[in-house]
Amino acid sequence: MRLKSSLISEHNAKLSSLHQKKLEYISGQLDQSGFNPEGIIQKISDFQVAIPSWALGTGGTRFGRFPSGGEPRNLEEKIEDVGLLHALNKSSGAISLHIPWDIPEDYIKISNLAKSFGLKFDAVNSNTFQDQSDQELSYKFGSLAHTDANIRQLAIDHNKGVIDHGIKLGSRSLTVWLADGSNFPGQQNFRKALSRTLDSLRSIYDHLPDDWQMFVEYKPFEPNFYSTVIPDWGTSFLLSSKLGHKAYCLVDLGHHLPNTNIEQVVATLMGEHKLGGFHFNDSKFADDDLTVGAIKPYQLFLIFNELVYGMEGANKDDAPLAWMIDVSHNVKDPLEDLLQSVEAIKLAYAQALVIDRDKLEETRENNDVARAQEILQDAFRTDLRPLIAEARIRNDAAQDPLLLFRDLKMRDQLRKERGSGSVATGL
Ligand code: PSV
Ligand code: MN
Repeated sequence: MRLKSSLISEHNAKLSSLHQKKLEYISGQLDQSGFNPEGIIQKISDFQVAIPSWALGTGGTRFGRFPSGGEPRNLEEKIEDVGLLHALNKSSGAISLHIPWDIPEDYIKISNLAKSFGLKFDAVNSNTFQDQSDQELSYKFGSLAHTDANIRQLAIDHNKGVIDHGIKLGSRSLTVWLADGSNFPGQQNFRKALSRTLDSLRSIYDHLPDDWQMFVEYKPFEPNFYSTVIPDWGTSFLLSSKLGHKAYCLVDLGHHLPNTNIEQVVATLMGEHKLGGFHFNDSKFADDDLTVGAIKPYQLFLIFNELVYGMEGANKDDAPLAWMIDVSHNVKDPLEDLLQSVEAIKLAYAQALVIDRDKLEETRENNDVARAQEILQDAFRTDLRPLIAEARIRNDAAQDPLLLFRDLKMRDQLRKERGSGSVATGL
């Protein structure tokens, strides 16, 4: 399904007059406070967040899954869904594939299809947390950290294969997330498991093309609950540092224990020039995979505060960060949820762009705690949605993507095309 541009223009025309009023108001307010609204619109307009192929279907828990139909049945339809998102918001210009779920039959055809929607291929992801039906050896007790060298080799070869798929599609990075760990005290020798992981990662790293990056993702629990081999940013940093300049840490917001100060983690990793990218989501407990910004929008803003401080300062010349959403949708339409997530990320980014940084630094130097809080919250409470809408309008995207998705009854159309029982691969 492709969205006709005339439908977008009609939608935008209908909403234009109220939008103009709101835009004029906020632009004037920003001008007067010394910010450049045009510059912010441009930055938001350039900002792209990748969509993972596994988030296009209904998510579930171990208790059940309640798909509502019209989900993509194959890689082509997953690309089509991301194409639809991108047409609606012009900020979702990349798809992140997960192997073996998304192995293309015809690479040229798949590349051309993606191109026709204006999409690029973001990081490719390996899967050594599940056994495939034709797999003789099992990942039950681990993959890159396994005690058995043959199983480690299987996982290494899989990751190398993932890189090869990515090369054929023009991808530039591999994300490694390991489920390896232990469920019970005594089950695993921590030191041996970590050193085997490093050796395995080194073999994979050696297979990376020069212009590729490897992202090492950490997670403190699940599916193993007593220990994981890469539980935290420190371990990810240790491994990436030992691997070399192509390896970076990947921060998945849900992969922290409750109340972790993630913005401080981001600051430290940026300070070391070892932050590679993000998996955005929100959570009440840990890896809940909820819509970005649904629970803790202020935390998201504080993270962007650190990001902007780095990106516009000491990290200016670093490789661009990889932005991706990693959410699961148990009760919402996956496409609607993704539209909301992208919006929340752009809003947090924009809010971080209107922090009075000189004043903030001054208050910090003078230990003016109350004023520092005021400066941050002033930016957080500024309604910048008209600037984000304006960026979309200028890119021929929809002023209100979610409203248009609903007005056009897109999910019904997808259900008609794909059937009400279609279920996508994913988590
Ligand atoms: C694991 O919880 C995870 O968040 C990892 O980020 C993977 O990238 C993703 O899910 C899918 O495998
Ligand atoms: Mn993730």
